[in-house]
Amino acid sequence: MRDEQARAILKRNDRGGYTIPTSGLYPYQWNWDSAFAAVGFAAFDIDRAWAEIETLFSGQWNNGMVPHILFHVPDDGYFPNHDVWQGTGPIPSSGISQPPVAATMARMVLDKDPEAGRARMAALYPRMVAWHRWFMDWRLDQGAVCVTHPWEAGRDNAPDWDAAMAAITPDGVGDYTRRDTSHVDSSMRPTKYDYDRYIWLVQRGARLGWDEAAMLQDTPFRVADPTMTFILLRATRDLIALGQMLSKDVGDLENWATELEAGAQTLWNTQLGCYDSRDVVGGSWSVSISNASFLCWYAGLDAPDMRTRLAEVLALTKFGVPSLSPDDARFDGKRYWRGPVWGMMNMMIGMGLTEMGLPQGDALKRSTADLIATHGFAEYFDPRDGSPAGGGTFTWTAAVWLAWAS
Ligand code: 9YW
Repeated sequence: MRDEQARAILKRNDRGGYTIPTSGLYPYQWNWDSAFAAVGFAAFDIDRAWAEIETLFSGQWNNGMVPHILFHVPDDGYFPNHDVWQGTGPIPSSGISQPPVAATMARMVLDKDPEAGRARMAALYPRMVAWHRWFMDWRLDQGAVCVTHPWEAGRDNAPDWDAAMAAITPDGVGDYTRRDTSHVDSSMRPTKYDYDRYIWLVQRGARLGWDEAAMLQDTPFRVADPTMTFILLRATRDLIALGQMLSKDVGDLENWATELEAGAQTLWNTQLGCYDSRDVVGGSWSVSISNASFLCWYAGLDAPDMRTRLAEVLALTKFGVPSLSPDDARFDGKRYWRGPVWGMMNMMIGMGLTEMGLPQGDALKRSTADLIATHGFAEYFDPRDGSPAGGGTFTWTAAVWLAWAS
């Protein structure tokens, strides 16, 4: 029954060539959501899976950046819309990116039917390389990948950004009406304090015409982040494999992988014994054991201490890896990226563990299957009792079910 429901959710959220995360709350095409949607579609419609990724890359900017949101059809139910973002690409868009899972998901789609996908992959390949090059040109700090906005990491209100956010005084941000809290209970969403700073950063980027060099000057917000670093490293390894399959020169990609591997080690917080976020401007660690920390195996990096951290965190929850360890004083089981469990994070962590030959990968798959089978296709879940939170009938939760958990 869940299989059928998952397929129905993808079809219901399909807007023709792209999928929205859920109607109401998120009425546009989101970057990493779409890549996950593609592996969901690949379970029953390969052609539609490729179309999802192709539509995402049709919004790529001249500088290689692939935006975090493509505003295909205007919708007043969302804020901030394109009039606030003023993205400068071929399709109305935001001005920042999101974790580059696309190459990894495209490789999974290709594996389903290599013959059918080869030409489509070949057309996407240079675009993916250009996007990765953009990250390497504009987002590195000592080889680790930085975010320039909390939304860029896809983990909007994680404690990872607290110090950098506190350094912003959101002067002149003006009045605005949030739309998210009319769709979802405000206790499950970021606070007004956070939103003022999100919008202030968007206004700054728009004012600077999203010129990366100009934005780097005196930036208050630049955080080296495990989500981005591990995901870009993993996706670069997948692009290398895809490039070799297509007989391309993968020399640049190999250099990037080496640089990112070294960068990942600059995220090791010795005192915490865990991968962590570094505020590049302020210089402090976030001191968070988050689900992004545990993406190390997905990136092909093992660390004995991380196995211990994982065992400690899993002992405190039943449904997989929470976005923040429950024994952290900042933990909030329902508030978005400060506690809840997210299906696609479980999937990436589980894939990594399994690929590394660690048995926890299978256990994580089983607990994610149990979570979705019992509590449905919510956006995210309270890790203490699995209760569904945020939006419902969510695309990436359906995709995780079809591609991995079921
Ligand atoms: C926003 C769509 C997006 C996800 C992000 C998640 C949230 C809100 O929803 O962002 O307005 O961008 O944090 O990871 O892509 O599901």
